[in-house]
Amino acid sequence: VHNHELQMPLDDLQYKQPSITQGRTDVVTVTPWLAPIIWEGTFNPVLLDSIYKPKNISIAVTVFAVGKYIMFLKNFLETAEQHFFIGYRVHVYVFTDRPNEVPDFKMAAGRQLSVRSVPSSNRWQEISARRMELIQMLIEEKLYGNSDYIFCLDVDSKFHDRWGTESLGGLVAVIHPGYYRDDRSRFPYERRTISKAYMAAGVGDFYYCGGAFGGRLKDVHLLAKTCRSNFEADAKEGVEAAWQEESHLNRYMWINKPSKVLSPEYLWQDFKERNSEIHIIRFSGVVKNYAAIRPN
Ligand code: UD2
Repeated sequence: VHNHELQMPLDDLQYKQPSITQGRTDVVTVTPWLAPIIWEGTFNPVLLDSIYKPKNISIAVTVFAVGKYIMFLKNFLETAEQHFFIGYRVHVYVFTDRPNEVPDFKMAAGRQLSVRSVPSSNRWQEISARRMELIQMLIEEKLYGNSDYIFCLDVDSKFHDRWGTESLGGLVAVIHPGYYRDDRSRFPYERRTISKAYMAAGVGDFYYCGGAFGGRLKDVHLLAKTCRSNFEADAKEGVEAAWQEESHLNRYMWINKPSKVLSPEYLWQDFKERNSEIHIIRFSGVVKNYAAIRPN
Protein backbone atom coordinates (compact mmCIF):
# COMPACT_ATOMS: atom_id res chain seq x y z
CA VAL A 1 0.00 0.00 0.00
CA HIS A 2 1.35 3.40 -0.90
CA ASN A 3 1.39 6.26 1.55
CA HIS A 4 -0.96 8.33 -0.51
CA GLU A 5 -3.59 5.63 -0.27
CA LEU A 6 -3.54 5.88 3.48
CA GLN A 7 -4.51 9.52 3.75
CA MET A 8 -7.52 10.34 5.80
CA PRO A 9 -8.78 13.26 7.85
CA LEU A 10 -6.38 14.04 10.68
CA ASP A 11 -9.16 13.40 13.20
CA ASP A 12 -9.30 9.73 12.20
CA LEU A 13 -5.62 9.20 11.64
CA GLN A 14 -3.98 6.74 13.99
CA TYR A 15 -0.25 7.15 14.33
CA LYS A 16 2.52 6.54 16.77
CA GLN A 17 2.69 9.08 19.55
CA PRO A 18 5.48 11.58 18.90
CA SER A 19 8.19 11.30 21.49
CA ILE A 20 9.92 14.23 23.08
CA THR A 21 12.85 12.17 24.35
CA GLN A 22 13.41 9.43 21.76
CA GLY A 23 14.51 9.74 18.17
CA ARG A 24 17.60 9.87 15.97
CA THR A 25 20.61 10.58 18.14
CA ASP A 26 23.33 9.72 15.61
CA VAL A 27 22.70 12.82 13.52
CA VAL A 28 21.84 16.47 14.07
CA THR A 29 18.25 17.21 13.07
CA VAL A 30 18.10 20.98 13.46
CA THR A 31 20.46 23.74 12.35
CA PRO A 32 21.73 26.46 14.71
CA TRP A 33 19.19 28.79 13.06
CA LEU A 34 16.46 26.25 13.85
CA ALA A 35 15.73 24.86 10.41
CA PRO A 36 14.90 21.14 10.45
CA ILE A 37 17.41 18.76 8.85
CA ILE A 38 15.48 15.90 7.27
CA TRP A 39 16.68 12.35 7.92
CA GLU A 40 14.86 9.05 7.75
CA GLY A 41 13.26 8.47 11.13
CA THR A 42 12.57 12.14 11.86
CA PHE A 43 9.18 12.36 10.19
CA ASN A 44 5.97 10.41 9.70
CA PRO A 45 5.18 10.30 5.96
CA VAL A 46 1.53 9.34 6.43
CA LEU A 47 0.96 12.18 8.85
CA LEU A 48 2.73 14.66 6.57
CA ASP A 49 0.70 13.59 3.56
CA SER A 50 -2.50 13.92 5.53
CA ILE A 51 -1.54 17.52 6.28
CA TYR A 52 -0.50 18.42 2.72
CA LYS A 53 -3.02 16.45 0.66
CA PRO A 54 -6.00 18.73 1.36
CA LYS A 55 -3.94 21.75 0.30
CA ASN A 56 -3.89 20.46 -3.29
CA ILE A 57 -0.34 21.72 -3.81
CA SER A 58 1.51 21.46 -7.07
CA ILE A 59 5.22 20.96 -7.56
CA ALA A 60 7.32 22.00 -10.55
CA VAL A 61 10.61 20.27 -11.35
CA THR A 62 13.34 21.54 -13.64
CA VAL A 63 15.81 19.18 -15.20
CA PHE A 64 18.40 20.00 -17.86
CA ALA A 65 19.44 17.45 -20.46
CA VAL A 66 21.75 19.25 -22.86
CA GLY A 67 23.93 17.38 -25.36
CA LYS A 68 24.79 13.82 -24.39
CA TYR A 69 23.17 14.23 -20.99
CA ILE A 70 19.91 13.37 -22.72
CA MET A 71 20.90 9.74 -22.12
CA PHE A 72 20.17 10.15 -18.41
CA LEU A 73 16.67 11.51 -18.85
CA LYS A 74 14.73 8.27 -19.22
CA ASN A 75 15.95 6.80 -15.97
CA PHE A 76 15.45 10.08 -14.15
CA LEU A 77 11.83 10.34 -15.32
CA GLU A 78 11.00 6.69 -14.76
CA THR A 79 12.28 6.69 -11.20
CA ALA A 80 10.62 10.06 -10.47
CA GLU A 81 7.34 8.41 -11.40
CA GLN A 82 7.97 5.81 -8.73
CA HIS A 83 9.23 7.96 -5.87
CA PHE A 84 8.85 11.72 -6.31
CA PHE A 85 5.73 13.26 -4.74
CA ILE A 86 3.53 10.30 -5.54
CA GLY A 87 -0.13 11.26 -5.40
CA TYR A 88 0.53 14.99 -5.91
CA ARG A 89 0.35 17.30 -8.90
CA VAL A 90 3.82 17.35 -10.46
CA HIS A 91 4.94 19.18 -13.60
CA VAL A 92 8.38 18.30 -14.92
CA TYR A 93 10.06 20.83 -17.22
CA VAL A 94 12.81 19.32 -19.34
CA PHE A 95 15.27 21.79 -20.88
CA THR A 96 17.15 20.31 -23.81
CA ASP A 97 18.77 21.05 -27.15
CA ARG A 98 17.56 17.63 -28.39
CA PRO A 99 13.78 17.75 -28.04
CA ASN A 100 13.41 14.89 -30.53
CA GLU A 101 15.35 12.58 -28.26
CA VAL A 102 13.15 13.10 -25.22
CA PRO A 103 11.76 9.63 -24.49
CA ASP A 104 8.10 9.12 -25.22
CA PHE A 105 6.78 9.11 -21.76
CA LYS A 106 3.40 8.39 -20.28
CA MET A 107 3.01 9.93 -16.87
CA ALA A 108 0.51 9.08 -14.16
CA ALA A 109 -2.69 11.09 -13.77
CA GLY A 110 -2.05 14.57 -12.41
CA ARG A 111 1.53 14.53 -13.64
CA GLN A 112 2.81 16.39 -16.68
CA LEU A 113 5.94 16.74 -18.75
CA SER A 114 6.88 19.81 -20.81
CA VAL A 115 9.89 20.16 -23.05
CA ARG A 116 11.62 23.51 -23.53
CA SER A 117 14.31 24.05 -26.14
CA VAL A 118 17.61 25.58 -25.14
CA PRO A 119 20.70 26.22 -27.24
CA SER A 120 23.60 23.76 -27.21
CA SER A 121 26.85 24.84 -25.71
CA ASN A 122 30.47 23.90 -26.09
CA ARG A 123 31.28 24.43 -22.47
CA TRP A 124 29.71 22.25 -19.76
CA GLN A 125 30.44 24.96 -17.22
CA GLU A 126 28.12 27.24 -19.11
CA ILE A 127 25.37 24.64 -19.34
CA SER A 128 25.23 24.06 -15.61
CA ALA A 129 25.60 27.76 -14.79
CA ARG A 130 22.97 29.01 -17.24
CA ARG A 131 20.37 26.93 -15.44
CA MET A 132 19.86 29.77 -12.95
CA GLU A 133 18.81 32.18 -15.67
CA LEU A 134 16.42 29.66 -17.21
CA ILE A 135 14.92 28.77 -13.83
CA GLN A 136 14.38 32.46 -13.10
CA MET A 137 12.63 32.93 -16.45
CA LEU A 138 10.52 29.80 -16.11
CA ILE A 139 9.20 30.95 -12.75
CA GLU A 140 8.37 34.40 -14.14
CA GLU A 141 6.81 33.21 -17.37
CA LYS A 142 5.10 29.96 -16.45
CA LEU A 143 5.04 29.04 -12.83
CA TYR A 144 3.68 32.02 -10.93
CA GLY A 145 0.01 31.28 -10.42
CA ASN A 146 0.37 27.62 -11.46
CA SER A 147 2.72 25.96 -8.99
CA ASP A 148 3.41 26.29 -5.30
CA TYR A 149 6.85 24.72 -5.04
CA ILE A 150 9.77 24.02 -7.33
CA PHE A 151 12.72 21.62 -7.19
CA CYS A 152 15.72 21.96 -9.51
CA LEU A 153 17.51 18.68 -10.02
CA ASP A 154 20.51 17.26 -11.89
CA VAL A 155 19.54 14.86 -14.66
CA ASP A 156 22.40 12.40 -14.18
CA SER A 157 20.67 10.99 -11.16
CA LYS A 158 17.81 8.76 -10.15
CA PHE A 159 15.33 8.19 -7.36
CA HIS A 160 15.45 5.08 -5.17
CA ASP A 161 13.02 5.88 -2.39
CA ARG A 162 10.44 8.40 -1.24
CA TRP A 163 11.06 12.10 -1.85
CA GLY A 164 7.87 13.83 -0.76
CA THR A 165 6.16 16.43 1.39
CA GLU A 166 8.76 16.18 4.14
CA SER A 167 11.05 18.13 1.80
CA LEU A 168 8.78 21.16 1.41
CA GLY A 169 9.81 24.53 2.75
CA GLY A 170 10.47 28.16 1.86
CA LEU A 171 14.10 27.78 0.82
CA VAL A 172 15.33 24.18 0.68
CA ALA A 173 18.97 23.13 0.37
CA VAL A 174 20.53 19.67 0.22
CA ILE A 175 23.77 18.86 2.04
CA HIS A 176 26.41 17.60 -0.38
CA PRO A 177 27.29 13.94 0.27
CA GLY A 178 30.98 14.51 -0.34
CA TYR A 179 31.78 16.93 2.48
CA TYR A 180 29.29 16.56 5.30
CA ARG A 181 31.73 15.03 7.74
CA ASP A 182 34.47 17.56 6.93
CA ASP A 183 35.65 20.69 8.63
CA ARG A 184 34.44 23.77 6.77
CA SER A 185 37.99 24.74 5.90
CA ARG A 186 37.87 21.81 3.45
CA PHE A 187 34.64 22.86 1.73
CA PRO A 188 35.30 23.66 -1.94
CA TYR A 189 33.83 27.16 -1.70
CA GLU A 190 35.08 29.90 -4.00
CA ARG A 191 38.01 31.43 -2.11
CA ARG A 192 39.07 34.32 -4.36
CA THR A 193 37.87 37.71 -3.10
CA ILE A 194 37.42 38.87 -6.68
CA SER A 195 34.43 36.53 -7.12
CA LYS A 196 30.90 37.34 -5.94
CA ALA A 197 30.77 33.77 -4.63
CA TYR A 198 33.65 34.46 -2.23
CA MET A 199 33.57 32.71 1.12
CA ALA A 200 36.23 33.67 3.65
CA ALA A 201 38.24 31.07 5.52
CA GLY A 202 36.46 30.14 8.73
CA VAL A 203 32.89 30.86 7.60
CA GLY A 204 30.10 28.72 6.18
CA ASP A 205 27.51 26.32 7.59
CA PHE A 206 27.36 23.28 5.32
CA TYR A 207 28.47 22.57 1.78
CA TYR A 208 25.29 22.35 -0.26
CA CYS A 209 24.95 20.72 -3.65
CA GLY A 210 24.13 22.48 -6.87
CA GLY A 211 22.40 19.31 -8.06
CA ALA A 212 19.28 19.70 -5.93
CA PHE A 213 17.59 22.70 -4.35
CA GLY A 214 14.10 24.12 -4.20
CA GLY A 215 11.33 25.65 -2.15
CA ARG A 216 8.54 28.16 -2.61
CA LEU A 217 8.50 29.89 -5.97
CA LYS A 218 9.34 33.34 -4.69
CA ASP A 219 12.27 32.11 -2.62
CA VAL A 220 13.75 30.09 -5.47
CA HIS A 221 13.15 32.97 -7.86
CA LEU A 222 15.23 35.29 -5.70
CA LEU A 223 17.94 32.65 -5.37
CA ALA A 224 18.10 32.06 -9.13
CA LYS A 225 18.04 35.76 -9.94
CA THR A 226 20.78 36.57 -7.45
CA CYS A 227 23.02 33.67 -8.48
CA ARG A 228 22.54 34.57 -12.12
CA SER A 229 23.43 38.20 -11.65
CA ASN A 230 26.47 37.35 -9.51
CA PHE A 231 27.59 34.80 -12.06
CA GLU A 232 27.26 37.39 -14.82
CA ALA A 233 29.09 40.04 -12.80
CA ASP A 234 31.94 37.54 -12.33
CA ALA A 235 31.97 36.73 -16.04
CA LYS A 236 32.38 40.42 -16.86
CA GLU A 237 35.55 40.35 -14.79
CA GLY A 238 36.70 37.19 -16.50
CA VAL A 239 36.07 35.14 -13.34
CA GLU A 240 34.35 31.76 -13.10
CA ALA A 241 33.73 30.48 -9.58
CA ALA A 242 35.35 27.19 -8.54
CA TRP A 243 32.11 25.19 -8.95
CA GLN A 244 30.13 27.54 -11.16
CA GLU A 245 26.57 28.10 -9.95
CA GLU A 246 27.10 25.69 -7.05
CA SER A 247 29.60 28.18 -5.58
CA HIS A 248 27.11 31.02 -5.98
CA LEU A 249 24.37 28.90 -4.45
CA ASN A 250 26.58 28.19 -1.44
CA ARG A 251 27.30 31.88 -0.95
CA TYR A 252 23.57 32.64 -1.26
CA MET A 253 22.57 29.98 1.27
CA TRP A 254 25.13 31.29 3.70
CA ILE A 255 23.65 34.80 3.60
CA ASN A 256 20.03 33.60 3.24
CA LYS A 257 19.78 30.60 5.52
CA PRO A 258 17.59 27.82 4.14
CA SER A 259 14.40 27.18 6.11
CA LYS A 260 14.72 23.45 5.56
CA VAL A 261 17.84 21.38 5.01
CA LEU A 262 17.76 17.94 3.43
CA SER A 263 20.32 15.37 4.55
CA PRO A 264 22.58 13.64 2.02
CA GLU A 265 19.86 10.95 1.72
CA TYR A 266 18.45 13.41 -0.83
CA LEU A 267 21.52 13.40 -3.07
CA TRP A 268 23.94 10.59 -2.56
CA GLN A 269 26.60 9.55 -5.07
CA ASP A 270 26.53 6.02 -6.41
CA PHE A 271 30.31 5.64 -6.23
CA LYS A 272 30.37 6.41 -2.51
CA GLU A 273 30.14 3.76 0.15
CA ARG A 274 27.09 4.28 2.31
CA ASN A 275 27.90 5.64 5.80
CA SER A 276 26.07 4.26 8.85
CA GLU A 277 23.91 7.37 9.36
CA ILE A 278 22.47 6.95 5.86
CA HIS A 279 19.49 4.64 6.50
CA ILE A 280 17.93 5.30 3.10
CA ILE A 281 19.17 6.69 -0.18
CA ARG A 282 16.34 8.59 -1.83
CA PHE A 283 18.10 10.16 -4.79
CA SER A 284 21.63 9.72 -6.07
CA GLY A 285 23.98 10.80 -8.78
CA VAL A 286 24.86 7.98 -11.18
CA VAL A 287 28.44 7.16 -11.99
CA LYS A 288 29.40 8.88 -15.22
CA ASN A 289 32.38 9.14 -17.48
CA TYR A 290 32.90 12.90 -17.71
CA ALA A 291 35.25 12.66 -20.67
CA ALA A 292 32.71 10.75 -22.71
CA ILE A 293 29.63 12.86 -22.03
CA ARG A 294 30.77 16.45 -21.76
CA PRO A 295 31.15 18.56 -24.84
CA ASN A 296 34.77 19.47 -24.05
C1 UD2 B 1 28.25 19.33 -9.61
C2 UD2 B 1 26.81 19.56 -9.19
C3 UD2 B 1 26.07 20.25 -10.32
C4 UD2 B 1 26.73 21.56 -10.69
C5 UD2 B 1 28.20 21.31 -11.01
C6 UD2 B 1 28.98 22.61 -11.11
C7 UD2 B 1 25.80 17.91 -7.69
C8 UD2 B 1 25.45 16.47 -7.53
N1 UD2 B 1 26.23 18.26 -8.91
O1 UD2 B 1 28.17 18.24 -10.53
O2 UD2 B 1 24.72 20.49 -9.95
O3 UD2 B 1 26.59 22.46 -9.59
O4 UD2 B 1 28.87 20.54 -10.00
O5 UD2 B 1 28.89 23.13 -12.37
O6 UD2 B 1 25.68 18.69 -6.78
N2 UD2 B 1 24.34 19.37 -17.99
C9 UD2 B 1 23.85 19.03 -19.26
N3 UD2 B 1 24.75 18.85 -20.28
C10 UD2 B 1 26.09 18.98 -20.11
C11 UD2 B 1 26.57 19.31 -18.83
C12 UD2 B 1 25.67 19.49 -17.78
O7 UD2 B 1 22.64 18.91 -19.45
O8 UD2 B 1 26.83 18.78 -21.08
C13 UD2 B 1 23.37 19.61 -16.90
C14 UD2 B 1 22.78 18.29 -16.40
O9 UD2 B 1 21.46 18.52 -15.92
C15 UD2 B 1 23.69 17.95 -15.24
C16 UD2 B 1 23.96 19.34 -14.67
O10 UD2 B 1 24.00 20.21 -15.80
O11 UD2 B 1 23.05 17.08 -14.33
C17 UD2 B 1 25.25 19.46 -13.86
O12 UD2 B 1 26.37 19.08 -14.62
P1 UD2 B 1 27.29 17.89 -14.16
O13 UD2 B 1 26.44 16.78 -13.67
O14 UD2 B 1 28.26 17.57 -15.23
O15 UD2 B 1 28.06 18.54 -12.95
P2 UD2 B 1 28.95 17.81 -11.81
O16 UD2 B 1 28.81 16.33 -11.92
O17 UD2 B 1 30.30 18.38 -11.81
